[in-house]
Amino acid sequence: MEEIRSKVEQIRKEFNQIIAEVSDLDALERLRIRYFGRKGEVTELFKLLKSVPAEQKKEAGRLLNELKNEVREAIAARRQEIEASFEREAYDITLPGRPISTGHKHPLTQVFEELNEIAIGLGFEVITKSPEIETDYYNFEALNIPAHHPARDMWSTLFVTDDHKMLLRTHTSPVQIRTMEKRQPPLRIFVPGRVYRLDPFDQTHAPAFYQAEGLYVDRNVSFADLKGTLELFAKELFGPKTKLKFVPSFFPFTEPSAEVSVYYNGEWLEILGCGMVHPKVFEAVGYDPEEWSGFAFGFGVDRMAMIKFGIKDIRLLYESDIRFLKEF
Ligand code: FA5
Repeated sequence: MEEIRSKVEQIRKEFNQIIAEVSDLDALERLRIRYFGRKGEVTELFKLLKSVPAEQKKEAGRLLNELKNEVREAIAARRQEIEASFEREAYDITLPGRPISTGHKHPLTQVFEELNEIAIGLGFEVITKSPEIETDYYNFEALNIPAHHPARDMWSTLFVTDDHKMLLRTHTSPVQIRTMEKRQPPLRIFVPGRVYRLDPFDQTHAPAFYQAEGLYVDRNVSFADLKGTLELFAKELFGPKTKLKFVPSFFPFTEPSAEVSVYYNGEWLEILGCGMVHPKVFEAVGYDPEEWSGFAFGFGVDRMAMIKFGIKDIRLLYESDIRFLKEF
């Protein structure tokens, strides 16, 4: 009997301390099980009743029932309190919603989208997939740049195999070859893509940057067609007053060749290389150079984004600084 009395007191004390700290319904349910579960503390206490002498059973039963009712009522009361607090915190559906941030297109993405639109408008087919790891053949050889030719020094190449047969493409021009091998002329393609060079990361150079290749093959294509096409691209992208400078240049896969610059930030910034497709390139893909002619160009898309948005340092395009990106 004394054992029951002291256990009842002990449980009551402990319970009163614990219930004061319970603040959510899950914890409250765990507490209920702790006391009233199959092996619960109150449940177990009732099992002791068997061993209490007959004349004390009534008193012991009263003590236990008192404890049971007390604990049960305290749990029920606490449950009501917790549930009432939910109602107080419930959503106020009359409040205006919080705006959902929808993210932002990177300036390079914006320029790519615009370039693709212009290209499509001019009848070019946009090819969005092309390999970034290339073979020596497509990046150089088929573009009239044989092994040991000094023209290879124009590109600071990143080879990925020791035998120098595989490399990270230095330009998008390999896609010219890949496409012409598979198709017959006439064709008009526009190929945006990422390219890699062992260039320093400075104000106007990145070691990984973006180009967009254009190739137009048909009968009687002239340099005037090339010039007109590039001027149209530039005016659409930068505005109708844009001035371009064509400077004679050299690429082994075009003849004649030119580089084009746009006046920007107090100087001429080179944005692309271009020219008339070299007969050797047509021969490499099995087109008859007597019958077919064409032009090709390779845009420096980062430089175009710099001009379009007035970005003075190419590195900003790759820093992923959200404060910078949000300006465009
Ligand atoms: C080429 O890559 C030739 N494939 C372009 C071409 C295509 C010529 C078709 C003829 C026919 P170039 O190395 O000049 O050429 O690069 C083209 C453009 O990419 C440059 O005008 C410049 O705008 C940009 N560019 C070159 N290197 C970098 C760099 N490290 N970072 C950012 N832009 C660059």
